[in-house]
Amino acid sequence: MILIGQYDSPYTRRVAVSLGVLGFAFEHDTRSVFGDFDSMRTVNPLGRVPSLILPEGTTLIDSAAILDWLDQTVGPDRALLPPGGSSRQEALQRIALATGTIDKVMAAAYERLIRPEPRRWAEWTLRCRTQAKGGIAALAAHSWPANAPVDQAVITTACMIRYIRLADPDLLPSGRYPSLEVLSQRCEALTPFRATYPADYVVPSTR
Ligand SMILES: N[C@@H](CCC(=O)N[C@@H](CS)C(=O)NCC(=O)O)C(=O)O
Repeated sequence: MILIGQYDSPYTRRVAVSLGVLGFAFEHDTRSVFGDFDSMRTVNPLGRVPSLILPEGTTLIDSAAILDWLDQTVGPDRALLPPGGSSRQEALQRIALATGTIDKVMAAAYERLIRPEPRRWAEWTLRCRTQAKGGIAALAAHSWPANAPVDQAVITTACMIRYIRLADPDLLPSGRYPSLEVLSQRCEALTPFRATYPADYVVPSTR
């Protein structure tokens, strides 16, 4: 299997971590969505990451579809999403908050990093960051027990936290959301998360 996308993408990262947690071996293709746009479009017509090329050659796009394939492949006993009922609904709601927050942080970051300065729209950026703050606060209001299994809600939320710390750290001031800090610290110390860092990277104790 080949996972395409760099790990500064929280969507690629949640797939890489999930592959690791479930014990799948895979190769990593580090093409860039912006630097290798034409080449990327030959893999995914949308020119986005992540994509996963399966052993028999099928290409899956979109992290949710890829994660669904992983869960289907390992079966309900090992799947990272509960198979049904209120626990599935609860997990999907947490994931919706985390991915919705990622989308808003990313939209604000693209506005800042990609759009030429004279064309930037401050009100739009403010709106996106306000929406992101709402998502973060709502996730922080959930309970994240330290002994809870590392399921998809935990993985995606941890990837969201790490992405925000890279893309817009002011949205997560140190000390404001202790439960999310504990969740992040716990996850980032685990091998499947560490595997997405450069070999010489030292995970800070608090960030
Ligand atoms: N819904 C998609 C979102 C993927 C996404 O936003 N990917 C970003 C990188 S994290 C990307 O490819 N951005 C470039 C673009 O959209 O042009 C998924 O879950 O895979």
